[in-house]
Amino acid sequence: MFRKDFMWGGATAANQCEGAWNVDGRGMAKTDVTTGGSVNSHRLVTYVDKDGKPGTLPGMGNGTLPEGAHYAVLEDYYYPNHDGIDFYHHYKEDIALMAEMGFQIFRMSISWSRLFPRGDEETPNEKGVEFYRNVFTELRKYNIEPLVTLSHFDTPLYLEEHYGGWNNRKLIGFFDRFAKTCFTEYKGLVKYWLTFNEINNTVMFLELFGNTATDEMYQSAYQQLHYQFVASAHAVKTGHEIDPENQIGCMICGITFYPLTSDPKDIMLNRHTWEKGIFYCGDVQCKGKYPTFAKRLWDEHHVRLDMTEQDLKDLQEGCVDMYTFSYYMSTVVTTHEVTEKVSGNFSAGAKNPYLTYSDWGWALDPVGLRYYLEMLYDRYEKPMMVVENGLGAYDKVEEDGSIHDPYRIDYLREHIKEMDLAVKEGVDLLAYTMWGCIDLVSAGTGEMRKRYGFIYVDKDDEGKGTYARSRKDSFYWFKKVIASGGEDLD
Ligand code: BGP
Repeated sequence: MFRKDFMWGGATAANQCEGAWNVDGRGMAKTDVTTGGSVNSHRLVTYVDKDGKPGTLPGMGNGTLPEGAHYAVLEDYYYPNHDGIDFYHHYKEDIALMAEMGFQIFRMSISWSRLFPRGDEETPNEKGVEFYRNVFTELRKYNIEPLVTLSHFDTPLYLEEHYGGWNNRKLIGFFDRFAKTCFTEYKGLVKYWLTFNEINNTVMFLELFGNTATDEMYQSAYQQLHYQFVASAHAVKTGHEIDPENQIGCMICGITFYPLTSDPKDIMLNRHTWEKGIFYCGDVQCKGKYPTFAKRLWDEHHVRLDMTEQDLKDLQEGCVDMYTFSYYMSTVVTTHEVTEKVSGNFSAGAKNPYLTYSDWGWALDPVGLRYYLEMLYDRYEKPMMVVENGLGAYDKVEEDGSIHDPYRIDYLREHIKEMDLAVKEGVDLLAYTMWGCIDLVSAGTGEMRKRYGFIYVDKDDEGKGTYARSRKDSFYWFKKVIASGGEDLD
């Protein structure tokens, strides 16, 4: 039985849906120089070298630009995030559709470079400030609570190029200013905030490189994380000072890890995978200090962090109010040779014989969600929110315009059932925001055809389409779920 004031809704991110990438003074983010990709081919980041020659880097964010090169939009490539689904110009229509479904909460993010086009300015771009004020006001009109992510994969490109991004301590100060601007400008309109989206990806993604990730890459990843932890702690403190009503959460990419065998070595590896992938970030953000095992993780890769006494004090004073996370899949780890591997975007490890997989290779595992909720509630005893969960799938538009997506309904039903069991177990769950409630550009592959939405958007992988919105079968189903407070899942 969900709480009476439980909030049902959906989630998006600015870079994947807003579009209007160069409108009203917005500056660029890395996502604006990132091309489309697919399940089998990486997205690319494009640049021009010092002699004016075009070049590309793999889009996983770990490549370094050659000396003297700068990021650039190139003519021969397609950049799906430039137009997204044009939420910038469709937000009223989109929010009306969400209200029709009965949404009580809507997760979105603020594009940092729309407020601070370079990132290091003293004062914000007024047009940007106004856009989000309009969106929040529109949401409030329908009594939809905004849940706002401050940073969702879109650090201003200027900060990446001129300061080295989050490798530079100065970013903390720039983020402080951005966060303070948001809390001040939107006081009274927004009370639920998340600091950094899937903050743990920075280290977890390195695992996808297997043994090829170097100590240097780990050094950089842990250092970036440290600066982000401090920036997040500052945001929590400032947010509370500006409005004590504010509830601020971390945002962890939640994956449930299982050992493949009962070999104690696998059990130990599994524990260590949880520590590195999930607990490391959660512990700092929820408990305000680094866990005991952090030293082992740093030593493994000879990591030496720039970390001051003041940083440690700030971490302690900036613990988040709630544990908020995304959940899509579970993963299997083993020290043994893997005969059957998972292949897909951002999925790795051994295949779990007890599960089925999505077309993008993600393990479908509703029980894993309950496991995760119970485990993490026990660890932190903080209210929780599932702020992303959903199924990326191919949808077919019928002759009459209808879209039958029983696979999506099944996926969501099973996950909601498991959430319910976790709640019965005592987990204090505040909200559920289904990822990509309206179709948007995939973060991993840049595709439109990897669709998550209750609402269909007529746009394809070449950017063609009318951008018209329509309701899928799951739209009507979710409306019923919300109206019944999560009881009617048929
Ligand atoms: C999470 C991100 C989202 C979102 C989602 C689905 O990692 O926070 O931005 O995109 O995953 O992933 P994808 O878009 O690759 O299907």
